[in-house]
Amino acid sequence: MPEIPKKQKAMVIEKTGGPVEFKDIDVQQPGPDEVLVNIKYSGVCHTDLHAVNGDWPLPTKLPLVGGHEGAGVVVARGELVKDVEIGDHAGVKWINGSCLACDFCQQSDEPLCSKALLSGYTVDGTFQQYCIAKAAHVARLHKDIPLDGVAPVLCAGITVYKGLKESGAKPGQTVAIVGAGGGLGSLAQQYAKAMGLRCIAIDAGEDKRKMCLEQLGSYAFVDFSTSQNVAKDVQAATEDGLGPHAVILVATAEKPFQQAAEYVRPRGTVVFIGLPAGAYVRAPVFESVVKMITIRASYVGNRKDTSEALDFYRRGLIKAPFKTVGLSELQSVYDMMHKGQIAGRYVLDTSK
Ligand code: 8ID
Ligand code: ZN
Ligand code: ZN
Repeated sequence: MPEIPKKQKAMVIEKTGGPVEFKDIDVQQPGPDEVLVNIKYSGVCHTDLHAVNGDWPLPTKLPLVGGHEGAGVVVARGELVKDVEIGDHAGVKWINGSCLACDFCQQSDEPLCSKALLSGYTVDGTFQQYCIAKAAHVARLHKDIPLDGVAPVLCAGITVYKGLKESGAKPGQTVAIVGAGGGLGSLAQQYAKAMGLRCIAIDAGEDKRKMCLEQLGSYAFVDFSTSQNVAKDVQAATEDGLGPHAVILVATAEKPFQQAAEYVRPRGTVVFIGLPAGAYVRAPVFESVVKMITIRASYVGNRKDTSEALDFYRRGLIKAPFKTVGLSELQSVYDMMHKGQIAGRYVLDTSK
């Protein structure tokens, strides 16, 4: 049995708005249906920054340990847990647990469970060395999967994979990824490519343009900060000028949500995934009707989406850039994220 310390390092906020502080806190014991995961690496999702800022109409627990892209090793389990072994590699994702009995859980829509526990939001998350999750919901990771690279898949990857499926886009069709240079957006291009889709990336700046076109497989890039007319430029980037079959919105600003209905192709689908603070969408009724467009939303993924998204990663189909820094440097990651300066994802090494 691995030795489990009584105290550990964690990044904690005491109140909404922060600051986030590097602290020694107690290691918790898993309950009967839970496991304790020694987190080695955790991705930093923009959701974690929304949680610090109190952007959403859903309060967080306080004090709060954020984080929900945690990859590590199971070090303890409750007495009811039979199918996860000590030493297994596991991922702690946004859905930390759900009731498994309600209408939604029964039809494997666990994210819609009204009793769902949210890692790094309503329960402590992965910005600590030892994190608890319900055994039924931890992601099973094969031991040949690198724990640093897989961390961003545990939220960003699952979410964009699910969103692409929800879009109904078929192999050979075109999807626009809005917010392509960020964490979700960079993985979205890789999943889209692996699913046989063609991508138009939308974001800002030279670094992100280069990353999207040279590393992530998009065939076109529209820079929203310099474009005179984003809708026109996105449509012009499609072969017949009629626009992309689907639009995957993973930006953290409201404006691009307003624009998508304008440039999506007739019969096309707009998928909301990003969660900008206080955002609303007005879509033109006339154009929406005469183009027969679909506007829908997508929220993380269920356990099956999780294992499928992980399988793409394991097969080497998903290579999205990430940078690794120590757990204690979370605030500087938030500062860069706030300014939109991160191309790809940051992953925290919990040993530093
Ligand atoms: O289940 C869900 N629906 C889910 C799951 C995980 C995350 C939703 N999210 C939400 C997060 O809470 C956040 O609101 O998705 C959003 C994106 O998360 P992220 O990818 O972790 O954020 P990021 O790395 O900061 O990337 C955001 C990108 O949006 C770009 C920025 O430049 C950045 O690269 N962007 C902005 I701000 N305005 C844009 C615009 N007008 C834009 N890109 C294109 N057009
Ligand atoms: Zn997330
Ligand atoms: Zn439920």
